[in-house]
Amino acid sequence: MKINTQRLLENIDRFAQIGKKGRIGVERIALSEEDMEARDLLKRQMLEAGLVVHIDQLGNMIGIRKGKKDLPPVAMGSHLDTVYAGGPFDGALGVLAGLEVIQTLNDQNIQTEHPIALVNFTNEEGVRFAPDMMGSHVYAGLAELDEILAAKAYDNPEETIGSRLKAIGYDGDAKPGSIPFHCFFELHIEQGPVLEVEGIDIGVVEMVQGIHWTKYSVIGEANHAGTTPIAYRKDAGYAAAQIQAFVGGLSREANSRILTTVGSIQFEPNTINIVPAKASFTLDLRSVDGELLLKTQEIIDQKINSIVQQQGLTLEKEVMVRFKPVQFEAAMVNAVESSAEQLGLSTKRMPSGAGHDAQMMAAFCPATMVFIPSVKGISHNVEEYSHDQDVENGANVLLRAVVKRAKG
Ligand code: HGY
Ligand code: MN
Ligand code: MN
Repeated sequence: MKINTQRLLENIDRFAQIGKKGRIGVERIALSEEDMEARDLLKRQMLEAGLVVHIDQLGNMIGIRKGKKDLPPVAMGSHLDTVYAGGPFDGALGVLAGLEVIQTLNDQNIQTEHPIALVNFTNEEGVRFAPDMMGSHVYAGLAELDEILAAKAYDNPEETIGSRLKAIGYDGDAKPGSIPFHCFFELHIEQGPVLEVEGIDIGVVEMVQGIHWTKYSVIGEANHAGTTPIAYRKDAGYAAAQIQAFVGGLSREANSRILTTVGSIQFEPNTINIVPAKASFTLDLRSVDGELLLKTQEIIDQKINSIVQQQGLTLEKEVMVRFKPVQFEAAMVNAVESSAEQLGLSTKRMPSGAGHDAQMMAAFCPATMVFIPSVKGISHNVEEYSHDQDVENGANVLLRAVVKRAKG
């Protein structure tokens, strides 16, 4: 049994038109009008495929295909939201390949013992509202719904998750997590170079690295760039530069096992001839080693405090995300590996560098992921691309693994 590749590729392209950015990019920020349009299209397609559609209070979409028995569904899915200037595969591949699996089962009139669930999680990317993996985080019971509904947009404190869910009509009734899952599979692009460089068809994901997101604001004093001697300055910009150099140096040490990224920085008043009064920046810190992640966070915070004190500045710190590394259950990992091997595909066991909904779902039920190669390892970029053959391979592995677990 194989998926209908043409139908899947056409559907990926159809969704890529929603929030299209330039030649092949996609920008569908969580809970935006574009996200609403994609959700509406998915809901129509779920209903056309005969699924019973549930929308929960956080806007997670769960479509259920009946099984022979009233058992917890075997679930698969990912997210339809993207980063700014993102690509057409990150998230959408997992949701649309899941839909294709269901359409294939319908075509072949196959009934599985377990029901099968298709899931679109809210706000996986976290680029406008923290935390990322938000929908799966709450679904797995790892955060309080009310707290998350009150989360404010970074760029507009007037907008909250709750207000945006209402605005796009996805403030559903179901309680997040009220539908139990037998297990959860997520098909995703690797978003890195390993599979392509090594010529491997399928990544068998064993674990996901831990993620810390923190926002820091260093506060100094605006002053004249021409008349203020260096010794009299409280230069928030210079302190931020020293901090960036320090954290960047940590991940560039030989054999470093941590990744540091200062992805955003804003100066105030951000003017050519004024010593910056304030520098606000985010730090994304990751490692496969949970202990090292905590230790490195401590070292960085100590260094930031000493830089700030030395220059007579002050500091504001906002902890946005603290996700531990997650190991996937061996039986699930083996199911992916054997499914790929039965299809004659080459495999490689590997960690995931990116955070994913499956990372959260592992706290709720046995979970794992299937990776396909990313061309040039590029993602979170309009040039994100995966070859048709790899999309087909990934979807066929997902089909086989899901049917195996659902006892089709
Ligand atoms: O940040 C991540 O790793 C994911 O893309 N949200
Ligand atoms: Mn993703
Ligand atoms: Mn992403």
